[in-house]
Amino acid sequence: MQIFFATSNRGKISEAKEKLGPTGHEISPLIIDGMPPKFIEPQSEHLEEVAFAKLSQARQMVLGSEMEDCAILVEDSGIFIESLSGFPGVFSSFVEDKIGLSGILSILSEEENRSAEYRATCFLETKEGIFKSKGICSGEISRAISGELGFGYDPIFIPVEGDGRTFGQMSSEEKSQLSHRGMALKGLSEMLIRPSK
Ligand code: ITT
Repeated sequence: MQIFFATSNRGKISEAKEKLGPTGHEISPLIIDGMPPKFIEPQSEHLEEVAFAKLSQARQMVLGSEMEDCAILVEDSGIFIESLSGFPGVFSSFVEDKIGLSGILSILSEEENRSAEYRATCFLETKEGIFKSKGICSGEISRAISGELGFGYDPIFIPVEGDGRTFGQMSSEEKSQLSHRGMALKGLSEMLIRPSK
């Protein structure tokens, strides 16, 4: 199936291509008038509400175009830091832009509790209906920025199920075996095989 991923984040697109490509689904970025979509995100602390708002907006954007009847994928994700009561969470993208990874490390410089988790919620709308899938990846925030791979918070996130390296030090194949997005996309691909479950 051809799936249009409505996102402005190239890192998400390459991870989705890698994860869903081998299952026979073709992922393409949703481009409208030469641009990726820019979403108006609702004031909500819940990834699911934000992701659903993205789906509604993406559907509006493709009305009247040749993509109108195509499958659309959206995703909302973020990093939730335990000692900051889950912040930045749904605001992860904004916080990354404003203070960067070094800003996060300085906020946590005296903090012993480094626990954090990445979470992702995906919605995929096809002719069969709307499929939802979630993924969580537990880990901790490193003491220093390490690695140049991945995107966003990857150079300061060490997954619990890894070998002590940050996601920024892992190939995208390695990351996708452990990551929140990998888990959510795997869930979607399984639902596509058995849509009634
Ligand atoms: P779209 O809304 O257009 O999809 P976005 O990057 O703004 O793109 P979100 O609103 O879902 O997406 O924000 C997700 C942010 O959370 C992302 O920009 C990173 O800062 C962080 N993040 C989520 N998943 C991540 C991952 O796998 N690796 C690193 N950072 C991640």
